[in-house]
Amino acid sequence: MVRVHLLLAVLAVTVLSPAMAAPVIDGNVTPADAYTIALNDTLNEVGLASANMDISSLQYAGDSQWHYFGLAVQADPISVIGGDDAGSTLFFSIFRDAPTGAAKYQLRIMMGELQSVNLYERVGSTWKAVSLASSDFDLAVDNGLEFKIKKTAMPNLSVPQFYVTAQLDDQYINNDDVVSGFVPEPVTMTFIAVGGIGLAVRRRR
Ligand SMILES: [Ca+2]
Ligand SMILES: [Ca+2]
Ligand SMILES: [Ca+2]
Repeated sequence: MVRVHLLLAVLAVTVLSPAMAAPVIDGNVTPADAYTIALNDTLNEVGLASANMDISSLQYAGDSQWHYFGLAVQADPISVIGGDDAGSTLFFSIFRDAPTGAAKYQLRIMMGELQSVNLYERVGSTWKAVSLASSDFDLAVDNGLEFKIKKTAMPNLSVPQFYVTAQLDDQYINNDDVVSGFVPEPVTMTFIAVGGIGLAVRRRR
């Protein structure tokens, strides 16, 4: 009897959880990327370098291996030269555990001529550089910025929900546009499967 119920629970999970299509990291944030969280930002904030530096949304999806992020701006394409300043654009982000708010990681992506990706982890009261292998991340810049980073590259982000704060910095005197928000714990297949088995066992009593 128990065996039959377990089988039913597994079948239910299979039907209810279609495979998520991973976002395509091509620099363009589109509906086909199927991001699951959108942190929308105000448009036309005062003092930004240009509309190409004005964040409209930061979007997120996660699977068992990767964090995926897509950044879209008000006017395409995103400026990689800090607006009109002919320099570089810095995407600067901080990741914090939820609900404690403890800072865990900084990710800095320099676009334009000075292209670089740097990850730092919080150790005590300082930030320590983490060496990223090329297989740990991927990024693309086109109309926007998209990147993915392996969850194993940020092991100190110890809970599956976190806060993220990100900004586009013109590396000059103009204001930097900031977006921030909460990325909630995803409803995982494991959670659903355990729930289904629990129900099946309870029903037998
Ligand atoms: Ca894309
Ligand atoms: Ca904005
Ligand atoms: Ca600035």
